[in-house]
Amino acid sequence: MTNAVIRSSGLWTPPDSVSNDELVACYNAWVEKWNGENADAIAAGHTEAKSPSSSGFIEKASGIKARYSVDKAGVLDIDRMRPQVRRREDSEISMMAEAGLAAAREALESAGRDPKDVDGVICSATTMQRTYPCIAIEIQHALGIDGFGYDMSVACSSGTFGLINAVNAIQTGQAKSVLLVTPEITTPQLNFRDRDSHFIFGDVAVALLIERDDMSADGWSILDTRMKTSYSNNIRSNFGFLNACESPEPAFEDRYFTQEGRRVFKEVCPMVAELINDQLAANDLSATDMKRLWLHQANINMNMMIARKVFDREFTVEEAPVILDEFANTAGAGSLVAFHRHADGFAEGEKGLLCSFGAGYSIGSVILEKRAV
Ligand code: CO8
Repeated sequence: MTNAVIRSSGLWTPPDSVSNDELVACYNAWVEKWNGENADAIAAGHTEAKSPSSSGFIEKASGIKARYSVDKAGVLDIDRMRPQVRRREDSEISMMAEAGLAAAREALESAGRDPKDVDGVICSATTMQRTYPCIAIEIQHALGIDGFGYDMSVACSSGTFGLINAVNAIQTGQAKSVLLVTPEITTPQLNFRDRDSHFIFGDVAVALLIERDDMSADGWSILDTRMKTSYSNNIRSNFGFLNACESPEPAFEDRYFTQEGRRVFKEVCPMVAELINDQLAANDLSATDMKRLWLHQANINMNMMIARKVFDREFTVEEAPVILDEFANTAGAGSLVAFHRHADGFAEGEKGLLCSFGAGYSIGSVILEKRAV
């Protein structure tokens, strides 16, 4: 069977980063204003006063120090508290395609490849900014690729499931080279007036070039792939095409991301550790064969718990790198961004594991082996 390799990766970030302190200052100014406006109702016991947020809590509970956003000014405007994005003409490139294209171009350049070498584009992300035409086809068009493109979505596992789809396309002979693009424009999906979640997400786009293994000697061999899903409402967004027609009409906030963070933490960690350990055993490998785990980036404490269960010992940050401090949670892009930023220091034959987990629930896990250096 033809095997697939990850040949290269690319990254795009918006120019603006928002620190915890900036975010918390805005949130707390809004809380003060809201509590003042609702002082009578609060005093009469009709509603509860809102509590302030804190940078210390955010960093300790999640590992997040900052996040990129497509519009910092809108996020930090207490009368708006959501990004403002210019509505583009249909003739202009869309925001998601533009972000994905920048990451895809970096991946191509890093491999020394031309778009004509590529057969297909998979755009896999938590949410698409429109239903059709596919964002992937727009990126394919912008690059001038003669082939196919399609969109797919598995929330936090969009990146790994997209990678596995690209591997399948190569193994079945459908394509010899596929660009996986995961543009996660998350901040417009976040309720910046919700204390429990206003700090969680950031915007990014990441791309991988996946090729047939006989096209070059370098990159990363894909030794094994696993996908697992199990239905849960603990992470949810009701945003969708029925919103405008629903009766009774849903509250505006119903379209935002919501979660039961504690329950997610408790339920997902053991599922992930068990899947990774089973996958390693099924491949006659153990954690000692893994030089690095590129884990989904939702919460530093979650990653530490999973890495400890997998390694069965204390481990170093080089063995399970964290990008939450700079990027926050970037949904389906997180594990791929961790890979992009921390793929250095591998000798030929050394192995690592890429694993996403989250909404769905969903888990995608891929064992990689470094080829020629
Ligand atoms: N500031 C200060 N205090 C706060 C704040 C805040 N901002 N928020 C909550 N608190 C308080 C609470 O009120 C509570 O106080 P008390 O003890 O007095 O009741 C206390 O802090 C503890 O609250 P929690 O129990 O909620 O805090 P946790 O320690 O559980 O931390 C986390 C909250 C960080 C959310 C944590 O539960 C977590 O990260 N869980 C895992 C979540 C996870 O992995 N989710 C998957 C993410 S989904 C995903 O990755 C992709 C989905 C698609 C996304 C689409 C784009 C938007």
